[in-house]
Parts: sequence; C-alpha cells; structure tokens
Amino acid sequence: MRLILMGPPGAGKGTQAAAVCHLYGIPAISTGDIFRANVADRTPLGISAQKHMDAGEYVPDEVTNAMVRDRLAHPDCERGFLLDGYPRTLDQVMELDRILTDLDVRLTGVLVLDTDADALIQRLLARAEQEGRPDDTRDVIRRRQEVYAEQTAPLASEYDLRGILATVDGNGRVDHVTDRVRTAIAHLRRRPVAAPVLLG
Ligand code: B4P
Repeated sequence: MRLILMGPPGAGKGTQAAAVCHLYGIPAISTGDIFRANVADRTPLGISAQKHMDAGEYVPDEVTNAMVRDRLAHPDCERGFLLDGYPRTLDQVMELDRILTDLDVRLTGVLVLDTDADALIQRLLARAEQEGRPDDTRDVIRRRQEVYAEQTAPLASEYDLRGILATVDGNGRVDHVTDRVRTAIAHLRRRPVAAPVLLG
C-alpha cells in the first residue's frame, strides 16, 4: 500500500499517519519530522532547512526531493509506505512520479484531510503551548496556511484527475478521524491502481 497524506498545517497529518502505520504496518515518512531531526542534530541538511521552516516557508524542492528519493529506496519501503507532507509543490509531484516509475511501483491513493480553518489554528496554538515548536507562533502559523493554500491545495486536483483522491473529514475526535481514514483507504484499495503520469 502506497499512500500520500495531504492537508493544511494542523489538519492532523502526523497524528493520522501514526495511526495508519500502526494499523497497516507500513512506515510513515514525514518530511517535516526528517527535517526537524536534522535541525536537532545540526546536520548540513538541518542547517539549510531551518531558516525556511522557522519562517513558515517550504524547504527548496531540490533538497526535499533528494531526501525523499533516498528514503523511499530503503528496504522498509518495499511493502509500502505513507508519505506525510510530501509532495507539497508541483515540482515535488513530478519528482515523485519519476521516483515511483524508477522503483516500478504505483500509488494506491492520496488522502486529503479537510479540517475547519478555526480548528487548524486552535490545534497549532495548543501544540505551541505543549511542545514549543518554533514554527507554531501565530504569525508563522498564518504564513504556513497561506503557503499551503497557494502551493499545495491545488495539487489535490491533479490526483483527483487521476482518480486516486479521497477527501476525509478531519474534524472531531482523533479516533473518529482514524475511522474515516480507514474507510477511505478501503475504498481506494478497491479501485484499479493508477499508472503514474509524468507531468512536464
Ligand atoms: P510538517 O511537520 O508536515 O508540519 P504540519 O504541516 O504542521 O503538520 P503536522 O503533521 O506537524 O501537524 P498535524 O496536522 O498532524 O511540516 C513542517 C515544515 O517542514 C513545513 O512548514 C516546511 O517548512 C517543512 N516541510 C515539510 N515537508 C515539506 C515538503 N514536502 N517540502 C518543503 N518543505 C517541507 O497536527 C497538528 C496538531 O493538531 C498536533 O498537535 C495534534 O496533536 C493535533 N491534532 C491532530 N488531530 C487532532 C484532532 N482530531 N483533534 C484535536 N487535535 C488534533
């Protein structure tokens, strides 16, 4: 099973990604988590990513794409994976198509978490109090929502055209959202597997 999980900051991607991994025994690959681990370890990747993340901007595509290509080649991805927060730009969609073609595998589907705007802000501000993430300040949260609306939200229509998109209501209790995610995955698995479309 090869899935993409999309949704604006605060939609519950990381939360549901953990549930999906637990249920289906596939790794969740969160580009945000990989960047944060590199920032914490002060690696060259982390040092170059940090300024973009702290400002609420995306890390440059060439950096992110190379990181994901490397990660998807690991043996634990052979049985499947869930990509949490990748792709986020059209360039990343195109690179993911190339990576999947090179690996000779296809996507099972793309899940989009649709969560009310007020809930997004409240969740991130609550997380700011608990975890103190540098990009969870009010101004940076606003910028992250703008960047998502401009660059990432339009990508859902590309996957919808391929017939592999499922939109999931991300509001309410975590376990209720997980139930909806499971239903959507079951539905996607019954569909014929779409061939990768190489854009551009
Ligand atoms: P991410 O780590 O992906 O951050 P995010 O979009 O805020 O999502 P996250 O998974 O953390 O939060 P979630 O919605 O689960 O990215 C961080 C940064 O990394 C980006 O801004 C960018 O700079 C960089 N980056 C990452 N991927 C990139 C890419 N592909 N290209 C370029 N740059 C990239 O949850 C938020 C909160 O809500 C949590 O506290 C959670 O506990 C809570 N929550 C979840 N579900 C809930 C529910 N049902 N009810 C109540 N609370 C809930």
